[in-house]
Amino acid sequence: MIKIILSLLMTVGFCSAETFNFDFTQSNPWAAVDGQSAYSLQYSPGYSITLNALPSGKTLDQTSAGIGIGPLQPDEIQNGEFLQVSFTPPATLNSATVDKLYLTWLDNDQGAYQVNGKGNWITFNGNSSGTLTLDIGSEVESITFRANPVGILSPSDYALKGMQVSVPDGGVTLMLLGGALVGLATLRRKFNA
Ligand SMILES: [Ca+2]
Ligand SMILES: [Ca+2]
Repeated sequence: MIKIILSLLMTVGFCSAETFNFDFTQSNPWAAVDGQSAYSLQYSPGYSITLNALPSGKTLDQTSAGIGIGPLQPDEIQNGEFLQVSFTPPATLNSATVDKLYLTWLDNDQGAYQVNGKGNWITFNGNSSGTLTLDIGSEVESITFRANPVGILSPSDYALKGMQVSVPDGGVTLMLLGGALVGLATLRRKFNA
């Protein structure tokens, strides 16, 4: 019985997660990336996110649409520009949202992302609203965004609008472990009585 209670509590504890929504359209705190090649922010004790503009010589730029890569057309990511987002330690990336990724008579924007710096680039296509949420749903060390060289009248370009990540909730885990220990002590008292 005690084992069952404890294992149940442990499972709940280790499964619980804290979720963070990064809204790159907000100047606070993201305007601080402007003109930097890399920018790190601690979003929870022991957890940080780092934005990198690649290759060398490129810079980060924040606008009301999100984060793009400069110095050329800094509000968006174009072909030859890469925006890499890293998580230390790795975090569960639930989703990433892009903006200004259009499919119109003028635009045929196409982007792609690669997880953990290896494997296939996964492409995604524009739509009439320009906004698209990509479901990732895996633990990532890094995710890199690029714009594919398609679109004749207007080459692909877009901004990274936001991200949602989850990390294990240390506070809840500790609370539940504490609760389990109190429960064990209570049960032991009952059995010994
Ligand atoms: Ca650009
Ligand atoms: Ca675009």
